[in-house]
Amino acid sequence: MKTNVFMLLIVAFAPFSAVTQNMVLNPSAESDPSSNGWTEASGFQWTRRATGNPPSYEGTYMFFAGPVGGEVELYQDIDVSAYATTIDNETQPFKFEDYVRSFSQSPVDQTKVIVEYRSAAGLVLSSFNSGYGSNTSAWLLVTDTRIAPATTRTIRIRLFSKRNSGTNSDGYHDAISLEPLAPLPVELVDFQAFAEGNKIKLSWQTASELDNDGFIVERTTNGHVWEELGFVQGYGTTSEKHGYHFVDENPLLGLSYYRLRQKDFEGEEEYSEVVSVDFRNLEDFRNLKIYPNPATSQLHLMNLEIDDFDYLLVTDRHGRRVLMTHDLASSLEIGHLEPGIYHLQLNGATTMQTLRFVKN
Ligand SMILES: [Ca+2]
Ligand SMILES: [Ca+2]
Repeated sequence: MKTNVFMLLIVAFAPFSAVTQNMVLNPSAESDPSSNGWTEASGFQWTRRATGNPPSYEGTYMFFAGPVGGEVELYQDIDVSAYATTIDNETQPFKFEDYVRSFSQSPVDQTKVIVEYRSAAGLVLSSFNSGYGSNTSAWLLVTDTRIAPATTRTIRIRLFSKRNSGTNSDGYHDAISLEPLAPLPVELVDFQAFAEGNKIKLSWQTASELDNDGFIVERTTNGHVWEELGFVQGYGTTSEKHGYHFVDENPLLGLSYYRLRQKDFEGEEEYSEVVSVDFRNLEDFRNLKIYPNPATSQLHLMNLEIDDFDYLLVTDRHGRRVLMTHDLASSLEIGHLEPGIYHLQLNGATTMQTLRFVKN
C-alpha cells in the first residue's frame, strides 16, 4: 500500500499470536492436584490417574475424581492482574484448552468444563460452559477464545466429572492451558461504531487516498475469528477528505468488535484499529414497543421485526400461558383476557424478548 493512503486510520497489522505461555499450574496432572495448584470444590477425592485404560493425553497422569458419586468439581483461580491495562481496554484475549475423555462403560461417566472471567470481588463477568459430554474413543479438545471483559482480574477454570456408573467418577481431564494472546491494537483515531435503532453504524474518514480500492468491513466477537460483513468502495486517488459509512444490519447481542481491511488496486491490504460496540439491552436494541398500555381490546406492536421471531406467547402473573400464536402481526386481540398484568414473550431462533402490559 502507498504510504499516504488512508493515513488517519492505518495502524500496523497486529495478528493474534499465541505467546505460548501457559498460566495454569500443574496443567497436566503430573502432580497431585489437591496439593499443587488446584482446589477441590466438591468430591474431596480428586487425584491423578496413571496412564493405562485409557491412556493419558500427555505425560503419565490425568485428572481423576476418584471413587465419588454425583457431580464433582476441581478448580484453579488464575491471577491475570498483570494484564489489567489491556483487559480494561477490552483488548486482551485469552485462549483456553482442556482435553477430556471418559472411561468406556455404560451408562458412561461425563465431563464438563466452565471458564469464568471474574472481577476482583469475584463477580462472574463472562463465562464459557462446555456442557456435559462424554467420549470414550479418543481425547476431545474443548477450547474457547474470548476477550476478557474490563475489570477481569481472575480466570477460574472449573473441571467437572459426573459418575453415571460403577464406583469411580470417570470423566478425565488433561493438558489444560490458558494463554494470553497478543492484545488488539488500541490506537483510536477517527473510526467509530455506534448503535442506531436496531442497527450498528460505522463511520470513518480519510485525509487523502492513493490507489484506494476500498474497505472490507469485518466483525468479531472473540477477537479470534473475523467475519466479513461487506465492502465499501474507496475514492481511488484523492487529496481531499472523504467520509465513509457502513451499516451492520444484523448486529449481534453483547460486545462486538469491528475493523476495516483497506485494499489498494494492487491487492495489498492494511488493517485499521479495532472499535467495539456493546449491545446489552435487547429492548433498546430492537426498539420494540407495545401500546396502548394499559390496553382493553387490542395491543399494537411497534417496530416488530417479524422475521426475527417464530412465535408469541402471553403469560399471566402466575406464569400460566393464556395465548400463543405463530401468526405474528403488528396487532394482537386481547379482549378475551381477564383484567390484570401479563407478559408478552416473543421467541426466535436466536432471540427472545419479553414485554409487560396491563389489560384493563
Ligand atoms: Ca498429563
Ligand atoms: Ca464410573
